Amino acid sequence: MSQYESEIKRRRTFAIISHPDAGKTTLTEKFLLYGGAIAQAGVVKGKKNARAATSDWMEIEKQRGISVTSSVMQFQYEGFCINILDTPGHQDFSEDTYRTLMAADSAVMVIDAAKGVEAQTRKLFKVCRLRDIPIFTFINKMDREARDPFELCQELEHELGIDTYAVNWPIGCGKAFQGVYDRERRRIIHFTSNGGSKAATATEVSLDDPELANLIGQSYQNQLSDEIELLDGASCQFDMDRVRHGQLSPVFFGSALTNFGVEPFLEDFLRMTTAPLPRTAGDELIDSFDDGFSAFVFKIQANMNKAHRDRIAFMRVVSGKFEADKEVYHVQGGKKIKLSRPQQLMAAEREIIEEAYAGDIIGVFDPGIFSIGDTLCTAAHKFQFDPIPTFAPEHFRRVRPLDTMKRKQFLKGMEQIAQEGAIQIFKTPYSGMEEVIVGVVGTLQFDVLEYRLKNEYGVDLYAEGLPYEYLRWLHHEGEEPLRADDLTLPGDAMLVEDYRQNQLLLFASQWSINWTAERNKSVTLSEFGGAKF
Ligand SMILES: Nc1nc2c(ncn2[C@@H]2O[C@H](COP(=O)(O)OP(=O)(O)OP(=O)(O)O)[C@@H](O)[C@H]2O)c(=O)[nH]1
Ligand SMILES: [Mg+2]
Repeated sequence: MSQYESEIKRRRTFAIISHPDAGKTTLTEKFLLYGGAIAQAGVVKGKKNARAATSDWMEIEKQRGISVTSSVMQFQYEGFCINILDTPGHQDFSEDTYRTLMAADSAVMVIDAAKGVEAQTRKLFKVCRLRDIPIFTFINKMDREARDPFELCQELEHELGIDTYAVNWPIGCGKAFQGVYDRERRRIIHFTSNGGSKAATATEVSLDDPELANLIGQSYQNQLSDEIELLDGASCQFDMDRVRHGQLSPVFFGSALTNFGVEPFLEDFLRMTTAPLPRTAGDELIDSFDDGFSAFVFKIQANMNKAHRDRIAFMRVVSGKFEADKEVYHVQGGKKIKLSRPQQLMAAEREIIEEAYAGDIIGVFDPGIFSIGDTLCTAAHKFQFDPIPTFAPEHFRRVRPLDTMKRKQFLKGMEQIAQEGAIQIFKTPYSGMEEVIVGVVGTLQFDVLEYRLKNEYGVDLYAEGLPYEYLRWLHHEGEEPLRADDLTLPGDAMLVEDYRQNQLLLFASQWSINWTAERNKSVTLSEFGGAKF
């Protein structure tokens, strides 16, 4: 195997998804700890002076103890080069989560052991299913009172319609959670805590070791042997092929807080998950081992680092090898460019790199030329990856700066945050940009906008709610943009345009959409900006 091939083969690129608060960021932090990328694990929302979790780097994330944007981290573990994407769980940020899933080859679904399958778990699961990517389940928070593990597995199967296979099994729960039983190797991994910020001490014994009863207690030993019998009799066979196609989810138990079960999960997961998967570009399938470099942009983020105040485009390398000094072709821009200051990321920290391989997520300095979904490839072989869809916002506000002197900063901030895809912005035709209409999928996005405008651009916002709930992209045959007079509109609809001069309509009700469609046969109204899922 060439060095090029072995570099790609050792890459693993995955996203962590779940309902809010199940423990994604905490688990990510512990992976970094076991990978040696950090010496001491931080906490999501800590006491003053406590070290914060690496991936919740944004000020608002640290304050609220929730993730509001996805975060990219690369680390090494036992020969694997791992690109991990920690996503926000809150549904208001689900568009960011969906985009991030496009860059992943598998998903780790974290489940709170006391709560089981929750609303957002179902939604995200559906998105994974659309791409048939492998889904691994980590049942977290076993250090607290948990539901019966059999019941949890059954719930996953019934609610999500996926088969499960328990790779390991918990011994006790709550304060009595002491470790996991590894079914394949028939060994018990028993943990003692060194505090959550340090790796736990693991002791391994085989199932028939006479010392076992002393180690875990007689009653737990009895319970375990009953449960093993039940498991071996009842559960379906392990089938790697079905795992790879997202039909069977391997299930693991543990506690991201105490680190119990984190390393066994990481080891098995890395062994079972795939090397970088291909992506489609129209009729073509672009394979990771193809010679030519290609990548797509799935995320843009401004002001990650206060000292730099720049904008980073995150791209997933789909095929080949990226070399810092070589030119690449930017399809949407229609020209050859050199990617400037390519970097590998550790949340907000960066390190300039000289090369990257298929599977890697890299960040490049963006002077304002990239949009989400853009393709980069070689000039010799041009193609375009399938677009990443834009969601129709459901909440709208009219905003302007409180201080009219801050207009310039206001516009810059609004445009940059909109280009990140964190909000969508519109204006009424033939008007200036004194006022901007902001659309979001969930209202927490407004909070983030307000916070970031103040924090990053020094602008206080004046906002006024608007009664619209629906947005439709407007398409028509003519060359000239439509004027409101060209359309027959109900009283509760408004014609707007986005910053790329696409025309759209805002509606207060589904009824008005139908009414408009009926009376304006020369135009079509569509629900998604890009391709549909
Ligand atoms: N007891 C216990 N608490 C945990 C565990 N894992 C995480 N937590 C706590 O659960 C809360 C949420 O953890 P996060 O890691 O922020 O969860 P998240 O899934 O990243 O949350 P969002 O990104 O906001 O959706 C924090 O207070 C954590 O300390 C665990 O294994 N046991
Ligand atoms: Mg989080």
